[in-house]
Amino acid sequence: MTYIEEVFQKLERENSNEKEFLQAAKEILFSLQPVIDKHPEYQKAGLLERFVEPERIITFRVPWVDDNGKVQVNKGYRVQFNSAIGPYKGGLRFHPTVNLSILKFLGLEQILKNSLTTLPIGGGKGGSNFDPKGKSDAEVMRFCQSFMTELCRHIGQDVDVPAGDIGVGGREIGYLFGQYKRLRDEFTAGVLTGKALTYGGSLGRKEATGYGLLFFTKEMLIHNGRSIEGNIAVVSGSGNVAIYATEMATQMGIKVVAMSDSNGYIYDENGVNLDVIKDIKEVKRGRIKEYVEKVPTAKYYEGCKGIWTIKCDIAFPCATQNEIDEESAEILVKNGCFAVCEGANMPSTLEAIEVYRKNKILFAPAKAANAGGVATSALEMTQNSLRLSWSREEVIEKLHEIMIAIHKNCADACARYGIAYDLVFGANIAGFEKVADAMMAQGIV
Ligand code: NDP
Ligand code: 2IT
Repeated sequence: MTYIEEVFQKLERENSNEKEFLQAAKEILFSLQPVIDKHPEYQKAGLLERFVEPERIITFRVPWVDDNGKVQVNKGYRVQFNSAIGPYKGGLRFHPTVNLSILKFLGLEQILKNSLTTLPIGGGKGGSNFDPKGKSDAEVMRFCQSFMTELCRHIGQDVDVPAGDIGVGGREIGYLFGQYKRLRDEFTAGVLTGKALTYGGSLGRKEATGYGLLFFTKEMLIHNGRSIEGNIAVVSGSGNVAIYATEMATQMGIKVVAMSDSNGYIYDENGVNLDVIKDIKEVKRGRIKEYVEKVPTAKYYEGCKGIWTIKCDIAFPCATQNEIDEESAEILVKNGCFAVCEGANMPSTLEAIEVYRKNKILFAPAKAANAGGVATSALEMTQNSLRLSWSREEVIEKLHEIMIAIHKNCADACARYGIAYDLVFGANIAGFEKVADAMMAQGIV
């Protein structure tokens, strides 16, 4: 049995009920064979066993009172996965499906993603099974205050820096920051990222994941002799990542014809009107089906999976994990789709990725393609430490350079190990090398 097989078997034995975590770990571990072959010393140092085990997991009770005066209790978590190259860094997810398996998969991915950004940030993730949907602002505030009352002992600008993810945007970060400041009696802007501009947020952070996804996609297409302009695209989701991916895609000359939420999807053959989507989603916190009331020529369909049956050149899954399975991947291929670029984390199942490989689909894996969000979070931390703010142009320019560098580092990693251009290998290897090196230098910790 190889070292990697041994490590994965142990992981399966010890975490048999953590399906998503095992899926992410499997993809990563089995990409690393060339690195392990080059560094036999890693086995003696138990490097992979340490790499897949979080440094610390905090779980806690989050009690709060709803608008009817009823006491509610949610589960709160923070997975502090790896601090070899910097303080733990990663988002908070508030969604009813949140559990330890999901947060461990997200945390593990985050380690390599953050390493790829070229910036000094370790990997972490957290969240709660709290569902912000349908809650009043006052309820969301009371929940966030209770969540932070426990979390505040475990985070800090040089310790662990949370941000947003599904269900956590500017509103939630504001409430969390307010409570942190109150409990600590200090204004430390760098303890959270994704803040509003008035209290230490960075211009461009809101747009960063979606814009970065398109900058990365453009690099991948250029590398493969394709042009970005003139393509038809499908974007799943209609949250932060989906909206700004659509915005930059449209600016680059792509026509986005479909978007979705967890209830269904809209198809607009003229190209989606993003102002309408922003009004429904960002301003009114409504449902995507309201789009057809404003744009009667568009169509609404119930269910999420059908969005992948729409004919497109490029698919941008920007909603959630495992949204493209083998069947959907095959339909995309059959309809002539030539590229899949992941804005969400792990939106493609392992079987879907095999379909892409077999059919030579250009595939931009999440940890490389959506790293622009956390990269810009790190730029926000830098501005907070310097006590200044960069212009929007400066931030977007830095983001653009980072996405170009990530693509190049992934492609170069393949070349260095004699592997054909495959960004799954490239991203896992390039991300891992830096973390592994730092872990080796720091001894058995
Ligand atoms: P948002 O909460 O802003 O939006 C999430 C979108 O995905 C909504 O349209 C939501 O629909 C849909 N969605 C959520 N869960 C499901 C589900 N189980 N099935 C179908 N649709 C679902 O989150 P973000 O846009 O921030 O995050 C989207 C993805 O991008 C996630 O995978 C996240 O981890 C990843 N990501 C986010 C980054 C960021 O900076 N925000 C950075 C990098 C990656 P509905 O409104 O119906 O729930
Ligand atoms: O998945 C992700 O990279 C994020 N949700 C962003 C994390 C961050 O710290 O900005």
